[in-house]
Amino acid sequence: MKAPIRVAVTGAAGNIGYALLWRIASGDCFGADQPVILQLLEVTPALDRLRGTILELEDSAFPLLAGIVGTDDPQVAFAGVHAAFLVGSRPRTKDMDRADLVRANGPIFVGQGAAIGAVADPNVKVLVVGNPCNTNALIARANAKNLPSRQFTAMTRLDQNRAEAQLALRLGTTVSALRNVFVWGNHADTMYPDVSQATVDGKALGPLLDAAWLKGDFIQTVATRGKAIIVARGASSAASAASAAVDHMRDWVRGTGDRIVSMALPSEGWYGIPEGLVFSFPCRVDAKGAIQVIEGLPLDDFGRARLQLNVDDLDAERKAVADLL
Ligand code: NAX
Repeated sequence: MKAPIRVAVTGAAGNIGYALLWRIASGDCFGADQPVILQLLEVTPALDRLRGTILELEDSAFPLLAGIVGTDDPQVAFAGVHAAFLVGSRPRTKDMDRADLVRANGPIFVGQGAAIGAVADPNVKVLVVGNPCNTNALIARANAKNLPSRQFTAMTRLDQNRAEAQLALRLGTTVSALRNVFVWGNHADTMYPDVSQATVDGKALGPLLDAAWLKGDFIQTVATRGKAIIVARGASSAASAASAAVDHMRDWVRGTGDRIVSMALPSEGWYGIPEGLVFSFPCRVDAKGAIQVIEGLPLDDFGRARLQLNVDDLDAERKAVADLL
């Protein structure tokens, strides 16, 4: 058996946490031979709820679960961690617009970024799920400048998974037949699901589908899926978000081979995206866990315009949190 790795999850007593912790503890994320120590962070008023979650984790008797820490102190939660899922943040309420949400949640990621920079393993892999996740990742990264920027990512995998599901339904197949669907930009309704590299059973997917549907209903359905779930369920997506977080981290830790996946990370100028903006790109991950953005893929005028919408929003968010960077 391998030595245990330490994994931090923030917002661990919340809805996504309740689905995510079980997937991590069962081995779905880091592998069936990789024990984990869970280091769970919550705000002080939620510590009782967190204790309940921990009792249930204990009762699940996972063979790979080598220890559990529950705390309201980021210095304890991030100590020595190899992977960190930053899920905890306050959800958007009816009276808030996106700018309010950035201002409300941004400060959380100042303290957490600094704690990660100070006490986490130097090779820690950070995945930000809490919204607005791209800009929260930007803030966390800015407060941990001792670590390489490619160790900070935000989650657009749920958008990718939603896109794959819609494509599979349209084609009358299953997602297992699909490869290389990915998403550009921000985790927001401006994101752009790109099928230019996608295949179904090894054949190019684009020509099999109506271009008007791809540019219209397809993008619209993926972009508004979060709202559709809130309307239908009375609560925001939780299990599917946890599943996407597992997909993202599993691919980062174990590699993608030649598959293309979506990961949002601080731009190094790829595709003309301003440096530092946390933007979702087509990526591969090598066997050592290094992320490579795939450069030189074609973008038509429609795609370029979609990317610019995302740049405009992320730029505005970056300006709104300039004092936190
Ligand atoms: P919940 O409100 O159920 O849980 C959030 C938890 O975070 C709560 O238990 C709260 O006490 C805790 N928390 C708040 N501030 C904290 C802090 N400073 N440190 C530690 N914990 C803190 O929300 P949930 O449904 O779990 O969603 C969590 C976040 O994920 C939200 O911001 C949500 O918008 C975001 N999402 C992101 C998605 C993505 O694709 N990137 C999709 C799903 C989800 O909407």
